[in-house]
Formats: sequence, C-alpha cells, structure tokens
Amino acid sequence: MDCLFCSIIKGEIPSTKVYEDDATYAFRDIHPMARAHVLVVPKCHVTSLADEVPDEVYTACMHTCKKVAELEGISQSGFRVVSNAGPDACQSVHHLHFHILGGQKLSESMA
Ligand code: DGP
Repeated sequence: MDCLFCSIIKGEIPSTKVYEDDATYAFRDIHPMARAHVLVVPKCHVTSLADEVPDEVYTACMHTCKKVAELEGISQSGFRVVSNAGPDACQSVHHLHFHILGGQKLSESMA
C-alpha cells in the first residue's frame, strides 16, 4: 500500500521529527499554517477518525498531542488539535493525523 505518512514513519521520506514513541510519530508540517504546526500520526495505518480506530491507538495519539504541545512550549499559551476526515474536511493524506497548531493567536473560525 502506498501511503505518504507510512513512508515518513519508516524514514523513507525525510521529515523533521518532534517526538516519537512506540505507537506514534510527530513531525513538522511541510506547509505550516501557524508558528507551531506539528502532525501527530499513529505508526499503524488507519485512514481517518471515520475508520475503526482501536482505543489504544486513539489514546496514544492524544498523549502524543499533549506531549508535543509541551515540547513546543505552547501548553499554557494555547493550541488547537485538528483532524480532517474525508472529502468535506479536505483530508489530503489518508493516514490518520492530528494537526497541532499554536505559537500565535489562532483565528476564531473553525480551523
Ligand atoms: P490534511 O489536509 O489534514 O490531510 O493535512 C495533510 C498535511 O500533510 C498538510 O498540512 C501538509 C502535510 N504534508 C503533506 N505532505 C507532506 C510531507 O511530505 N511532509 C510533511 N512534513 N508534511 C506533509
């Protein structure tokens, strides 16, 4: 299966790592939409939140989102977690991912 984020996780495509553990990988978004913009992905392939997401995968991702916010120094200033699922959300990479956005005042609109 050809999946961009699976290739990034395997190191076949370079990325700027922010954090990694057994279940998740976090790296800088190639097109940052905020001063801090990190993607958190599970190492196993899951398409989106609309897919069957095992509880332990979901929990691991949420822990890593929190960890990334701490590492980026945006825990207290505030951050947003966004996961696009499906065409109406304009999901462009079909491997579950969470955008961690912060480091500046974000817009009040949806994302
Ligand atoms: P989404 O639209 O929610 O599917 O977001 C996919 C994000 O992935 C988008 O913000 C850009 C990012 N992205 C796409 N290709 C690459 C890549 O090769 N490297 C990195 N670091 N990010 C990528």
